[in-house]
Amino acid sequence: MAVKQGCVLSIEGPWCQVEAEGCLYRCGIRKKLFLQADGNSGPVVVGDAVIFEETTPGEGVIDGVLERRTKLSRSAPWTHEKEHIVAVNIDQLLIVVSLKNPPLKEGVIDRYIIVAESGGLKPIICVNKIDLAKDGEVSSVEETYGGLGYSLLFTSAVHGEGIDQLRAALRDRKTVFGGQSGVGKSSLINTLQPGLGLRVGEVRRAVRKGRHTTSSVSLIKLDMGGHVVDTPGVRELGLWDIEGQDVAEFFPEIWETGRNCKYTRCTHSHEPACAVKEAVQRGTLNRRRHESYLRILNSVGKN
Ligand SMILES: Nc1nc2c(ncn2[C@@H]2O[C@H](COP(=O)(O)OP(=O)(O)OP(=O)(O)O)[C@@H](O)[C@H]2O)c(=O)[nH]1
Ligand SMILES: [Mg+2]
Ligand SMILES: [Zn+2]
Repeated sequence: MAVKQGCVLSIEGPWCQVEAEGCLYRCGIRKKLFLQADGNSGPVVVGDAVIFEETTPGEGVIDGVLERRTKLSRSAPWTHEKEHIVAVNIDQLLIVVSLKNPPLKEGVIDRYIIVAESGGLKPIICVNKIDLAKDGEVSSVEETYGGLGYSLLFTSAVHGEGIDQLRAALRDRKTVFGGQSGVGKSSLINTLQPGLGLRVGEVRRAVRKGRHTTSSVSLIKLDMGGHVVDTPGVRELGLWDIEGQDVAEFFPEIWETGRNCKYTRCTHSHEPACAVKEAVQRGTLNRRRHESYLRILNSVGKN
């Protein structure tokens, strides 16, 4: 029987949908892989590159999983004691925010940047609903995050602004859409590729209240080349496997300024002669970003 290599697009119960050479296969998973898997997630996750044997036309059995290039993880909802792998081998995380309805929470951007970079993904900040924004509001995000070197996009899923730039950023890459509920993730994907018919608006309220936390995700193939993953907004994004001492690495300006602190392992929170706190006081370092850093530091526990 033919042995093929493919990419897992979605998983439903015991079945994986695998794409190989432009065709789709329904595959089971060889039992030995379950025995080898660690307890946290199944042996196969969305985005995995797998070797499978085509047993009958269009169907097969996954026999092996190739090494994962990147990993998008967060702590499992509710318990926070386990790792929840959202997807693997993803190139970039599109951090979708809106300025209004819901209002902008910059701290969410800071958290998602950590989730992306710690897993090996490139973060891209997408400010959506610009049709609802006043000029000054857009430029504050641009100043903060553009100034730090992050990629930024400004879009309106309703009016179409920025959609060409978004397409260019996603073409031939695998991208996860992340961000709070209601910011327009599903709307943007529908605008990118009309006909997908992802649910927007009302439906997701149920998720927001936590009645059902859909954790299943799938890679959606774009006609122009590339794949996207829509995720439901989560109320709280728990960081996985991040220690207090690591947090500053994901705040480039704090990392840079922190080289001048008195203590080499300064946490930039309570220490005397802390160059970061001094810079905040002088107004050369963004106070909001430092507060966000401190909040995240506290939430992961200091080390
Ligand atoms: N004015 C305006 N409204 C938008 C825009 N994008 C989305 N919306 C509206 O915002 C609401 C929420 O959009 P969704 O696409 O469902 O948001 P989501 O991020 O997928 O939300 P969850 O699936 O709950 O995480 C819908 O009523 C959309 O019509 C935009 O660019 N401008
Ligand atoms: Mg949605
Ligand atoms: Zn310091």
